[in-house]
Amino acid sequence: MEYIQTVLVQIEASRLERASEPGGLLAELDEHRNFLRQQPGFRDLRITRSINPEGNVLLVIETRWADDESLVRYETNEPNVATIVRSHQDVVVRDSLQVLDMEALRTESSFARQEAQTGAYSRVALPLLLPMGILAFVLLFIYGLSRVYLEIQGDWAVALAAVLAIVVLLIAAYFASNADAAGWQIGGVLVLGALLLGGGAIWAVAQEDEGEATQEPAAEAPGGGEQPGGEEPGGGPSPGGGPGGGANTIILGDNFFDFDGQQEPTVPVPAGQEITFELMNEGKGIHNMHVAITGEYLSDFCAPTPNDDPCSDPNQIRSGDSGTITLNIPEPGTYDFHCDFHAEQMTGTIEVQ
Ligand SMILES: [Cu+2]
Repeated sequence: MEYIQTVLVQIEASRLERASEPGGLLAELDEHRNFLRQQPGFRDLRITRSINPEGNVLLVIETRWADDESLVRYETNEPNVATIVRSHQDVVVRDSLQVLDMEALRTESSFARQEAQTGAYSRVALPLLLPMGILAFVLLFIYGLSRVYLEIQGDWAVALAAVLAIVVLLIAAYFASNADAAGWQIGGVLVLGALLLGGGAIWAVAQEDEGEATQEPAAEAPGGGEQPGGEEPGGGPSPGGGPGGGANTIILGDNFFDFDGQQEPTVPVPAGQEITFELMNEGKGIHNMHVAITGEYLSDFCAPTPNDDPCSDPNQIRSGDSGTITLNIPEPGTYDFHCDFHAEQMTGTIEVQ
């Protein structure tokens, strides 16, 4: 049970100013708080005054105590509120002092329990939860937005970034100019933002999975060689299929020749007939094709002018480009060819029949 001493006293309106001065009654009562804090069983001090504009001012001073023993010990010793008031007789209305000892109806234990709960919440939970919540939101913002951006292409990403920037600025401007914005408004914006980001991230991840699922079979499909230069280095052979992928096509990869699905190929050619091969550079590097008709290469690099060594036209085929090579070899036999840029790795044989 809580015990309360209530001291009622009236102050003459004309003396109120004096009571409020440093060293006056009100100042001394306020200082008395420090003394009270050291008393066993002390709980609280409350000083209130009436607010009627005319006449005497009623002053109410309440001290709260954990038990009646503490209250009695306080009352029977000096200083206490009553003795302080009595020492300021000059501002107090004569005979207006009343001292009441009272008992709180609310039980002490329920008061203590409630205070312990709200106290623990405001002391521990709030300072801990608030930064953690902000951190979680920032992480979600970074993760969600990055997932979304990875799925969005070019112009749309620019448009989204512009819209997002404007929205963030408008929200910030609103809260900056409305300092007393209600908590539910801030909370609502945060919850809405979290939902949009979370939803966006889930959408992006779903898109990504879908993309992977449709991409894999496409890469395995025959005729994948038709993508100009899009093949990864060392990408799989494309057996004859696709536009331009006919019997007379030689593919230049990094770093190999690919003829009819065969690397380091043997290319059959009829003797004494002119035959033209299409050369497609599907690699990332620059390549060409250079045939050693005389058994050895007449020059280190494809000659810019015609000579006996057939060379691709052009003699430098860039990634994604294509060229041709025309052969007309009268003598049956085998003839080496290579790429001048990768002479050791990119090799093959012409078999004239
Ligand atoms: Cu090469």
